[in-house]
Amino acid sequence: MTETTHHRICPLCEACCGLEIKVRDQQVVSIRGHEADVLSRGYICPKAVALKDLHEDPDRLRTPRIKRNGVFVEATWEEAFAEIEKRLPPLIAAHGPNATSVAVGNPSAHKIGLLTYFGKLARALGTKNVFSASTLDQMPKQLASGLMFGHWLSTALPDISRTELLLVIGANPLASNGSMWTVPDFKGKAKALQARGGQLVVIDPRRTETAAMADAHHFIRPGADVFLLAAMVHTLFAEGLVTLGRVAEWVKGTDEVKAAIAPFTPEAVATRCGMGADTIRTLARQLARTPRAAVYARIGTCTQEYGTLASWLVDVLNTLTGHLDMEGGMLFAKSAAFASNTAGKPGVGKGVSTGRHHARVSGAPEVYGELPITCLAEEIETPGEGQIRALITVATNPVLSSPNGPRLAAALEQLDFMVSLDIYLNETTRHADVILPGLSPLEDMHYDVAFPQLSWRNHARYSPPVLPRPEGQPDEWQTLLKIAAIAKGMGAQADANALDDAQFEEDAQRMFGPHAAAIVAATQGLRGPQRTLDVALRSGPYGDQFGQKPEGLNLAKVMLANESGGIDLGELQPRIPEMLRTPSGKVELAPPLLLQDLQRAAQDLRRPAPDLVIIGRRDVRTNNSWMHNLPTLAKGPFRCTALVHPDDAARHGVQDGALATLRNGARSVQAQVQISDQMMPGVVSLPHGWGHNLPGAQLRVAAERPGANINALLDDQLRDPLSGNAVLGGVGISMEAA
Ligand SMILES: Nc1nc2c(c(=O)[nH]1)N[C@H]1C(S)=C(S)[C@@H](COP(=O)(O)OP(=O)(O)OC[C@H]3O[C@@H](n4cnc5c(=O)[nH]c(N)nc54)[C@H](O)[C@@H]3O)O[C@H]1N2
Ligand SMILES: Nc1nc2c(c(=O)[nH]1)N[C@H]1C(S)=C(S)[C@@H](COP(=O)(O)OP(=O)(O)OC[C@H]3O[C@@H](n4cnc5c(=O)[nH]c(N)nc54)[C@H](O)[C@@H]3O)O[C@H]1N2
Ligand code: SF4
Ligand SMILES: [Mo]
Repeated sequence: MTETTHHRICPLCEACCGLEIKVRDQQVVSIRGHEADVLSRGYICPKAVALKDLHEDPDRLRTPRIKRNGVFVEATWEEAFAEIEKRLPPLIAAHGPNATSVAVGNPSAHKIGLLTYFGKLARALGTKNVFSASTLDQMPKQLASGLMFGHWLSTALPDISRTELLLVIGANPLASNGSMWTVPDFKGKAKALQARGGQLVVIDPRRTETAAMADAHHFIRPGADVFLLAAMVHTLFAEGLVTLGRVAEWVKGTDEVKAAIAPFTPEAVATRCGMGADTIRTLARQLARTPRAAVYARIGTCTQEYGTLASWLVDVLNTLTGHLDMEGGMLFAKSAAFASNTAGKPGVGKGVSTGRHHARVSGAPEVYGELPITCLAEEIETPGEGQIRALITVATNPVLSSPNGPRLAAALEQLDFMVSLDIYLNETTRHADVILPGLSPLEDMHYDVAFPQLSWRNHARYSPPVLPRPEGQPDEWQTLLKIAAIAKGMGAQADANALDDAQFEEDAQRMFGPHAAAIVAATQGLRGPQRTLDVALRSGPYGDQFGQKPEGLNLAKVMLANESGGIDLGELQPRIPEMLRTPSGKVELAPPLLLQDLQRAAQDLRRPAPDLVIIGRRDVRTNNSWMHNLPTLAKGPFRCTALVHPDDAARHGVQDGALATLRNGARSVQAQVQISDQMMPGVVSLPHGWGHNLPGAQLRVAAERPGANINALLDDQLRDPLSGNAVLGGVGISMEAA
């Protein structure tokens, strides 16, 4: 058979690299970077090659499973949907919609069918119990961006190809390949910045791969970023360095920030940060005096008690130094489809709010339609009106990825009914009654819904399926619609395509009013996410407006461009005020919710830091909890080690290569020690996503070297109160030889 060449967006991380995949006899023979790709220009990391392993993994599920008498048996799709129909609607009838819940995880961001149809399932269930990995990750950044700029995905991005100074805080893009910032080949771009005389500065409790290539690296005590950032803002005011630049007339709240920041002098925060007051002042001055500069912060600054405050202060710094919405500073992407900051009236909007409802047990507020995923266990365990009795998981493994996983595992066993849409029988899905597998990414079409809103360059790229799908296997969006129909009492026989047509017509009516019929006619022959995408592209900022702008984009044009690497829509450009969606039409520099929380931080200034704390880590050959079963990535040195500074090792009597017991109150794990001067003294680093030794999972490669689960140590009750995000770092532990 002849070899065919295919181009596919890599679905494994936020860099979204363009791949070139060669196929012979329906077998993948090679995976390389696509040189012509407009976003990634041929760059890939070692994970891309593992897509072949993923596709061929004998442990990957291809048919549904139903648990009968405690044992999973293979089932047909009809049997699986019939089982859901037998068990879900009666439960809703008896206990109401809030007895159900849904949890969605990270891989769904890389599958257009899951991302665009998950909400339809949540709405059909009618439950307020919606959870996702966002509250283990970036919710603080989304809330801060939403309050300042008016929408949850309006995130300011470093203009890396033109900046002269990039300050990176709590991110390690050399391992993670970037997050809330789609920037394939960060390393190449950072080197180019250095080659033109610019500087990369990193603030991290570990001398990471990114820190090692930086011009300067400063250790910081985990969880202290809010204090560092506040003191930098303080310095700007104290030294007359504040300048708003081109956005001055659209910025509101500078004086309020100045007043609120008063307690945070560099001297007041220095001990807490583990940094000298002079260093803090110098950083602020350097930022203010460099005409093209950008501050980028990521998960290290989000997964802490003051995550929303830290995320906000990053953009306060960017704004007060005149770098917001400036070339070479921080800019906003202009996405071809799906972006709320290109829809509706330019320059003004509803803004964002939180707390439309609250978690039953903890009282935590709803944020972006979700409750904190760390509330899930207690919502299942605690009896009373609204107790969760059924759970549907979609591409998530919270037993490993969420703090206090063992408690959650026990809670899942108490459920009356659990369904998992997942490709593995793993630590979480082993608790399900029904598992419904999704297609391999190579069998599925794709367009990134979220990441073009976060990309270093504007673009539009579509990937058709590379390989044919197994006969009879539905699309994941069809599976979601089927469960939605069953929940609404329409039965397991409901036709997903007919439902989709009906919902599309309703949506078109709502969005396009008198033009709805024309829109339906214009998208004839399309269905599911393809149809949603065509409408989004055509009505988007570069769209053909259904023929009114014939030179504009539509799905057919983007599809045609696949082979030549997609459609390049150019460098990011200044977008304020047009992109703002705040009710005031301004950049809200001083949202009251945040000023209030800053007082909590001020009261906390003198709290002594614990003696020894734990933080997380990523490795380029891993991806959260689910890629340890792929041989290409699993081989090589053992990666789930606890990095310990030599002084801490001596103090606590632990040896390199030996096991140590790490304790947090009554919880403990054992991990292999790796002594390393990369660590700030007093800080231990252990990666997450490990702990593949739980009974009942079917992950044969991962089980060979299971590793320790850091989340068995962490506390599900520690959250950033504003965003509901879990605290995953800076938690005090003790350590001793095992
Ligand atoms: N301590 C600590 N914990 C952390 C973090 C940390 O830094 N420290 N990071 C957090 C972050 S940022 C995140 S995003 C979360 C991630 O946590 P989750 O969102 O739970 O993601 P994973 O743990 O990777 O689990 C992904 C699940 O999706 C399934 N899956 C993979 N591909 C597909 C597919 O195509 N279709 C379907 N239906 N299922 C699929 C996998 O089998 C697996 O069950 O972890 C968080 N947990
Ligand atoms: N190879 C690989 N790539 C991934 C993933 C993966 O698991 N593996 N996961 C993906 C996901 S879901 C996400 S969300 C992104 C995350 O992408 P990044 O945000 O780049 O994540 P990390 O590589 O964990 O980098 C976080 C850094 O914060 C530091 N840190 C910890 N605590 C603190 C603190 O209190 N303050 C400061 N300043 N720094 C701190 C850590 O030492 C670490 O170097 O990565 C994505 N990409
Ligand atoms: S960096 Fe690696 S995993 Fe991420 S998209 Fe690119 S090739 Fe895929
Ligand atoms: Mo994440």
